[in-house]
Amino acid sequence: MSLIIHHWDTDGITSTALLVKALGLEKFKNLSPPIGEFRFDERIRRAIEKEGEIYVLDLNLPHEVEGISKSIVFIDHHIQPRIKNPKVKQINPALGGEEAPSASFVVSEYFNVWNAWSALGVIGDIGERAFEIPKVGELLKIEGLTRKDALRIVELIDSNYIAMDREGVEKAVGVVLENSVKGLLEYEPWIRKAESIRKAIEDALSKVEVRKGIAFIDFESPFNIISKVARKAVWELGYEGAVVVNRNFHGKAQVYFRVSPKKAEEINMGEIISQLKEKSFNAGGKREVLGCICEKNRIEEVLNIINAHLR
Ligand SMILES: [Mn+2]
Repeated sequence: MSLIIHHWDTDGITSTALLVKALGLEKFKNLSPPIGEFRFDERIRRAIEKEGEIYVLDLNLPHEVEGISKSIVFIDHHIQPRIKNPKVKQINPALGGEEAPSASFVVSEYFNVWNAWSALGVIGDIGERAFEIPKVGELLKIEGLTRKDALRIVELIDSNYIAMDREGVEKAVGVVLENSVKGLLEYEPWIRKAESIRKAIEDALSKVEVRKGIAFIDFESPFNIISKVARKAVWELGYEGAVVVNRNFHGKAQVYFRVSPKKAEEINMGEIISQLKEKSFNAGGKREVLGCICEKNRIEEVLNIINAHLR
């Protein structure tokens, strides 16, 4: 049986649906890595051993693909090295210096199968900027979808991974294949999931404490919403910065720090990240954001490092 290993987000899921349609696959198995972990686990390795043709979609895992001794078709749009393993057929416009906005567009281009799924993959990956691409608008129009519909469908599909529901992610491919695109708007299990995520985000934001223009937000949730909470606090509610803590995320703690572009001029995020790394924290980020996952009993240590830079 064909095995498709795909990213857990809308782009990964729609790319898989497009591939199944393009190849006319009657039977296939689709798996996603453990959510949030960019690696093949035992479950995926066993399936690779067992199954026939293997496809890897929208997963920037060149090192994993490189090490597999079976024929693989690897379709992606992330910037990555050329695979040396001769058994791998790597289809990625980025190798030739070209950009693709999503893996769904790469699959559609390669097999010449275009529909609203192709557009949804782009919207999932780059949000509203997707509407600047004429092809996205055309594909939605053919299906009679408004921009709002399309954004909502992406929210519904992504509710699976935000809820950390790996099984839901894998089942989503079948749901996409078996329903009309418009019909996805009415798919109850996703509507309920998206609703509880929305509630969790609102709940978190209702517990904001403000000190010197910075929002401090503390909550507990099994949902991976911390970056959304911080984004809302800074981009929508207008705080100069947000220090967000999820005190219990599947047994660990998440700390997230985002500042506004203006505040980024006075905060040295790179320095905070290296101080955290020096203390062996798993931290990363860019100019305006920092994310850290740590043991619950080390939260205060992380906050102290961040706070020292806020004074
Ligand atoms: Mn993608």
